[in-house]
Amino acid sequence: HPENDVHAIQAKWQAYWSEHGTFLAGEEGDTRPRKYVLAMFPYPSGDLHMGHAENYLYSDIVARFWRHRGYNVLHPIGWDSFGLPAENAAIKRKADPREWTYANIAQQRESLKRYGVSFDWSRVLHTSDEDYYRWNQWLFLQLHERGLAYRKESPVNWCPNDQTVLANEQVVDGHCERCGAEVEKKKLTQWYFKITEYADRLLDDLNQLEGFWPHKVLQMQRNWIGRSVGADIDFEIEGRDEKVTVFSTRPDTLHGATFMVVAPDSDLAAELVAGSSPEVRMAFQAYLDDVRKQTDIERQNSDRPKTGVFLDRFAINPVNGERLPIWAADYVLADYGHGAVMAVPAHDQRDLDFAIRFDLPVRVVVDTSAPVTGAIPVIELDEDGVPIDPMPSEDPRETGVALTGEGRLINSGALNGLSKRNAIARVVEQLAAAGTGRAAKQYRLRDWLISRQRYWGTPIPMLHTEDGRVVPVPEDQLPVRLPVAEGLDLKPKGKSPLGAATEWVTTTVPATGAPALRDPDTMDTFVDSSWYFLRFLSPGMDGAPFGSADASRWAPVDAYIGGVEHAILHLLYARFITKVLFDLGRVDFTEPFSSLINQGMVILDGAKMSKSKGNLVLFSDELSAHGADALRVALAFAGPVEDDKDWKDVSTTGAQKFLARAMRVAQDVTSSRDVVWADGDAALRRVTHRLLAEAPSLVEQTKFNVVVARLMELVNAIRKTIDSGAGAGDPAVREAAEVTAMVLDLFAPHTAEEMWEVLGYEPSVGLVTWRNADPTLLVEEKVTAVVQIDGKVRATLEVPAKIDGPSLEHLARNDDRVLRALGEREITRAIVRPPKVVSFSTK
Ligand code: ANZ
Repeated sequence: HPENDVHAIQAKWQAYWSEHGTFLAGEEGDTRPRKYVLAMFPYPSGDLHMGHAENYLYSDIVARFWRHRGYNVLHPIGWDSFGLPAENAAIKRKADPREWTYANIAQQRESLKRYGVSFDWSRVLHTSDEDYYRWNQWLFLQLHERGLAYRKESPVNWCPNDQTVLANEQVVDGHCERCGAEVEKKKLTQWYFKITEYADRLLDDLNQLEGFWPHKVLQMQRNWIGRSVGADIDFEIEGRDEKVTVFSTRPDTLHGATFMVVAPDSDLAAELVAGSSPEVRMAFQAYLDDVRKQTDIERQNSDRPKTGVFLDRFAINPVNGERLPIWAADYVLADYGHGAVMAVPAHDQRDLDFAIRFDLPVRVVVDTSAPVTGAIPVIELDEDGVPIDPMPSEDPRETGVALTGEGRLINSGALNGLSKRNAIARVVEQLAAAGTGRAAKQYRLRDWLISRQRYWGTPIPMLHTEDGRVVPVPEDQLPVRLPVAEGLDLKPKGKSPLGAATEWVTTTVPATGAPALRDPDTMDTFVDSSWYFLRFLSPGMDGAPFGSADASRWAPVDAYIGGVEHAILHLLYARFITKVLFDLGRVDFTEPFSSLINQGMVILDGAKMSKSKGNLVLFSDELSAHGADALRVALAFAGPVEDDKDWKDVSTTGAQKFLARAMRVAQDVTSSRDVVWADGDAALRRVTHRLLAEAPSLVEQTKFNVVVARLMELVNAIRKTIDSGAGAGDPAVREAAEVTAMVLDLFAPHTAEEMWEVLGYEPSVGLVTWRNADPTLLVEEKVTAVVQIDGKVRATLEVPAKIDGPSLEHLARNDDRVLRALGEREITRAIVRPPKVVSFSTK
């Protein structure tokens, strides 16, 4: 029987959908409201895995749901096909990254087709296609023109053995993760996108996503941007004309500053130490050599014992003229704030650890034992009218714990008695008036380093002339095509392999004919994925990356679905580029993804699956073994979307049985399409209509597993009715089977189509409009319960037929008649038999 061969059914319906363009998004004239549903596009490194199976299942459920709800749905797919894995695989196999990439795409595409995802296959894009990456180059030029793309020399982690740049994560204890060589810092000139200029907007606009994105993701974005509010304070330096500015979030503690610390690897430290004795310079140099081996992450680890050197220079505190010794220490970072801090050991733990280690003074200026709310405490004055400072209860030098809490200012002249907040405001006023400080903000966010010294990416469309100028390639000369890999050594060398493509690299400036070299670097692939959701809206468009009319018709994305591993960078970059495009007048919205759904991971025995661990479950294998529908139902049923799912608990066998049961009830229906549903069995109709009523909000809350459970219930109820007196001819059986097919389409579209056909309809069930629940069938069935006290009926209650024991008992105990009948008596025993009897015994 072909209906029982899942693979035959799959092939049949997939051919049908493809032939009829069932899931193509509606054209411009389509008047239905629109939904843009997008799953994060895959990276074509080998086979798809179970994480992908989950991702594209969820986006498909949402896409199919909105189609049933009458929407014109866009659900596209493409490939994020530039990047390192292709290049590394190519190096290993001595192959061309291009061949490897497109072979993998073909294979993944085949799997996704077999999975029955309702993609609009007419809009496929690959970021490594020329007609895609030329728009990355266009975007680069737009940013460059507005000063948002710039070059700067900056230190990178460098492995002298592997001759390559390493990411922070690849440096372990100062050594290369791969070969163990000591990692150096090397300065390279690279391209950056000025995302910091958008820091405030990127932060503030997160508020409008609250409730639509997982709160955790919003928090991660906020922390990544890391806005700190405080003040910049200028300190005079003895023997130096220029002042040193520090950023502090606690300018209120300025009177408690007892020394200053500068980042050893900052230009400032080098300048300061240049004015010191040879001994100091030597000690500093030795320390600096040590520090260069640490990563920023290690340097920020607060558990490490503090290290540092005294520079024999002094700063002057602008509020009280005190001389503060200047130290260099690695807990101060060169590229945050101004690379220098005023150290307030009484109120900052890092400063306190340092002060204890090097025996520097500690002065408490906030009494954290004093109340901050209520009346300002009376401050005692000495005979000269000067306030006597009360002694705080704890001494941080003794306890080793800095006083970071709220309190009242002490030892701080005119600030005494003020709360932290008021003191901050006051001191900023004072500093501003004196011209020695001002309110300031700092961000943890850094500009986006986009240059990669690798082959398989978008060439940066810039030219370097002989006289050292950097000139953009004119827009009408795009794309700058990536030359063929043949003949190039792709091994990482810290220099782009493209530099060796002599013919490609040597060119001229189009406007002047002057000789020039192409920029040999390629772009970070996060550039590719920062705007791909817009390219789907205007597939193949030639004169622009996307049409603004298309963008305002479809975007922003209504539901974006993908893994939480993209919670920071990808989403942040996409948000940034969207804002840039808004400023360019290309889009009319400022946030790209109106709602975000993060799925959990598919794990095995509690552990992450990975090729290296050899515990990988392959998507294509599972598809072949169980068929798409069983795999989809099993995954959807395995648990809440955001939870991790252990593959061991994903029951494809259970799913197969359920699908077979669903198919059988459709086959068993004996009534014709013109039955009157109202004549059907009321109990079964109630189950059907409850599902119709509740499934929409369940889907919108992404409680897909609950919808599957309800479907299972419905199929069981149908079977019960068929097997009971009413039989297979009952109109309610037909109605329920039809609804099953329609809702099952979200999860098992091939089986659903098959059922729909068996029930006598034309395809496709995927486009059937959601049926409205009949409200009269949603009223709960009621029964009468009796409440007895010591054997006498004292009350009757109208209760839902499905009430549980505790609820029934609660109702009975609180019923007025029961309370009156009980009087002073105490209940000693309750026998509850829902839904009809409650029997109390009393003393
Ligand atoms: C004095 C002070 C007193 C500070 C106090 C804190 C507490 P966030 O919140 O992370 O922005 N700081 C400034 N620049 C630094 C750098 N380049 N490297 C390391 N630390 C730096 O931190 C801001 C605080 O970190 C600043 O406020 C400064 O110390 C320190 F009771 O100034 B504070």
